[in-house]
Amino acid sequence: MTTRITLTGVAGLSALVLLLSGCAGNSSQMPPSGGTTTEPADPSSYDVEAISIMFMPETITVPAGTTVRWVNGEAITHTITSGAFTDVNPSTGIRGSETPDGLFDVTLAPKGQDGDSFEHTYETPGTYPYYCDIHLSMNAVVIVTE
Ligand SMILES: [Cu+2]
Repeated sequence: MTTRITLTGVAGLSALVLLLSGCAGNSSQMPPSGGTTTEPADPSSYDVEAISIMFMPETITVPAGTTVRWVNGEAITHTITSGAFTDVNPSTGIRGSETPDGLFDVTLAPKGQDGDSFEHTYETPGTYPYYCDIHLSMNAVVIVTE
C-alpha cells in the first residue's frame, strides 16, 4: 500500500512537471523557426546562423543527405558563397583570398525580411568550405560524412 501511494505521488508530480513545462513553452515567445538552442526537430537538417559577422557554428559535420539551412540572425546583408578560402589570419579571422566554386552563391536578406534564409542539401561526402563574400571574417566549412 505504501509503495502504491508513493508511485502515484511520483506519477502525479511528473505529470505536473510536464504540464508546467508545456505551459512555459507555449507562453514564451519562441519564433516559429530557429530558436537559440538546439531543437531535436529534424535530424536530416541543420541550421547555421549568420550572426556577429560570423557563421555559427563555423564548422559542422553532417551525414550525406543533410539539408543545411542558413539563417540571417542580424539586420545586415550576408552572402552564402560556396568556395575555398585561404590564409585566414589566426588572430583576426580575416581570410587572404577566396575562390567561388559555383555550387551556390546567394545573398541573405537582413533578418526578418524575405530571403533571410537559404537551404542546400549535401548529397556527397566531402569537405565544403563557404564564406560571406561581403565580410572577410565569415569563413566556414561543412564536412559531409557517409
Ligand atoms: Cu557577411
